[in-house]
Amino acid sequence: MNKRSRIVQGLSWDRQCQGAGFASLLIGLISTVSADVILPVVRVEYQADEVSLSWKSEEASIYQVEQMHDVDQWTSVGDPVTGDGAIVTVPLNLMLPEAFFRLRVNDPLSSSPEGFVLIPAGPFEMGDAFGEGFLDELPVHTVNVSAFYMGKTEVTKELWDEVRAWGLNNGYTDLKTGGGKGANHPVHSVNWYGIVKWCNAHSHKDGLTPCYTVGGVVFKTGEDSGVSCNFAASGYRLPTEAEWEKAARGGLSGKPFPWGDTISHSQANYYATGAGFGNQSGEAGYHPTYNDGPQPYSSPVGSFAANGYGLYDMAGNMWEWCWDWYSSSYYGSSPASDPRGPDSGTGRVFRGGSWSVIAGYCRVAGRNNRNPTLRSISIGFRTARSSVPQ
Ligand SMILES: [Ca+2]
Repeated sequence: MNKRSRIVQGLSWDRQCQGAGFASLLIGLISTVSADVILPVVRVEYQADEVSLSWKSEEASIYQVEQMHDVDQWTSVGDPVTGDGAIVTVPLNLMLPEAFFRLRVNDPLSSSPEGFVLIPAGPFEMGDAFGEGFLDELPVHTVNVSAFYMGKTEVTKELWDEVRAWGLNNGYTDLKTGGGKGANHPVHSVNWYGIVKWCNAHSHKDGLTPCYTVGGVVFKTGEDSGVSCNFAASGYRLPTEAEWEKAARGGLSGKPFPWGDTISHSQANYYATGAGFGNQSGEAGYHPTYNDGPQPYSSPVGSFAANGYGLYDMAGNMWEWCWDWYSSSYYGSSPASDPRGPDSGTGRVFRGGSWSVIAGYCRVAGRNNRNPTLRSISIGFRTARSSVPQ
């Protein structure tokens, strides 16, 4: 974990203010421990017997109010609060006439778990804005996605092996060996069920709360289509289809690829054809750097430039499994905020194209699906994590 906290602290107040019978604003007297962070606006307000603390939050930052009555004896006041960029007000249920408080802030960028980046909350236009894809990419619709963490790269064979070995020693079963051209290449040939069990094992291993359950029990064994995902849990999970597409777009809008309008072998590992879908590669066929030896012709993760969010291989290399059941008509009726797919189906979604398919399948809007039992040399995955207080 690469977590950094900063602390706003040092205010005390005099209960006599309340006795004066007016709403009092005490502004200032705030200092930060670190001089290189921007100080949020913080104020304390008295309203009769109510004492509250207000500040201008930063999007997706997580705040915890703490108080101190004795030197260096800090205790939490209330639950953590996730900022959304607006003013946050928290009641202070302080029993002593005088106290110190401080505001602990987890910075949204520097507190991202290692290997992940924060995808900020907000809307994006989901679907094919160019009318060049399949009908299931329509209609283009606005989707709000809550802030979440997205893995920078596809999961490597090395990480798969490490977590799989731990899982097999800790009650997890049916975790396939999988394939991979090298330790730093994406894992493949592991099916959807094995992947979500692996995510649970990874969460367990790292002391996080597993996301996937069947009948309320942590999913560790077998293949059960009734598996459910707790999106409020802290553990590793697959991104939803909407999360995946927002992340793939990298903060751009109205572009077919994670970086812009066209695609070439200098930008991604895919099968180039002569024309169509913005293909700019002058050399047709598989990526010339990686088409040696037996298939798959994968590339080490992160071999090409990242998109605007700092994510690699969102187009090409391996297809990436997502959480959602697939429905071709889902976009016509999906919820406007955090859509998570239909309740049931026959195929799970995977996204982004691969080393073996043409540019059209590598578009950020492109959708694909197969039975979750499928194992393929062109499908891997990356993990996400919900942005929840730890
Ligand atoms: Ca990929």
